[in-house]
Amino acid sequence: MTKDELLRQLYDYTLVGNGPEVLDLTRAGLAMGLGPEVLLYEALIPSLEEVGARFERGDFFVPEMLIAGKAMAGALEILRPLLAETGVQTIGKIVMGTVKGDVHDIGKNLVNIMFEGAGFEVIDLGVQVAPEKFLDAIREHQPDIVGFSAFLTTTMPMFKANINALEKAGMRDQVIVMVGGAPVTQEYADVVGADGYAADASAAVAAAKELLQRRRAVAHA
Ligand code: B1M
Repeated sequence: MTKDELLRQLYDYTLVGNGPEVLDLTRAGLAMGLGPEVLLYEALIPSLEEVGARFERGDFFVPEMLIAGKAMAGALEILRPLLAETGVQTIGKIVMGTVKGDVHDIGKNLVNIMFEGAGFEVIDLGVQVAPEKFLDAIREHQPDIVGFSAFLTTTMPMFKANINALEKAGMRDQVIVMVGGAPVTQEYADVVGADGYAADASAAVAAAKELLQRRRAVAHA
């Protein structure tokens, strides 16, 4: 099988949610010398985008979306140690979670992996995280950054609710607030008063590093 054929098959099997084949092809791709990023960005992520497009058209329903998501999550577990391979020292701490009302976590988990790979300590609160839980975690772990993920237009308003809760608790200035997720835009992030936004996992790491550097420079001025 050529590399292109493998990527095509990985895309196709993810689309139909064939978990065992996706695991085999992910392992085979790595053995063939394909990098984890290639498998992710040239097969797995485009496939889930197509799942979403089919769902919107009414060709796929929730069960199809669920099995495709599970197949992708299995592949991500194989890729995780490779993506997070790092020898660097801890450069910052981030508390991450998907907001209340939202169960999507594949994108958040990918962001976490990239953060770990860049040397961040990640405290993952999981999905459906209520504002109080974010506050408790910030009190306990004293992170540099708190990251909110939302994947539905109906759960994006939780960003504002979380930021309001931080303000009410007198903790807004303690942490850098980053937001992201499929429907989120820079404009939306600005409107809710977040400090940073990124469209994907790599951009999230770059934005976090920059925000952290700026904050530390101000603190030492
Ligand atoms: Co859902 N779903 N889903 N779903 N699902 C979407 C998000 C949708 C866009 C599909 C569509 O219609 N095209 C749509 C939302 C529409 C909208 O609101 N605009 C949708 C819907 C409607 C729903 C339900 C309401 C369906 C229903 O029940 N009728 C329901 C909601 C349940 C709930 O949360 N309350 C639902 C359920 C599900 C499943 C459970 C079946 C499953 C989730 C499985 C899981 O996550 N464990 C699922 C899936 C798989 C999807 C799609 C197909 C794929 C999502 C995904 O994993 N993408 C999705 C379609 C799509 O996104 N095109 C869809 C791959 C992932 C790597 O990308 O998530 O964008 P993404 O993450 C990126 C960036 O967003 C960014 O970096 C990540 C990595 O590069 N990022 C950050 C994420 N967090 C960040 C944080 C940051 C910075 C960047 O800083 C802190």
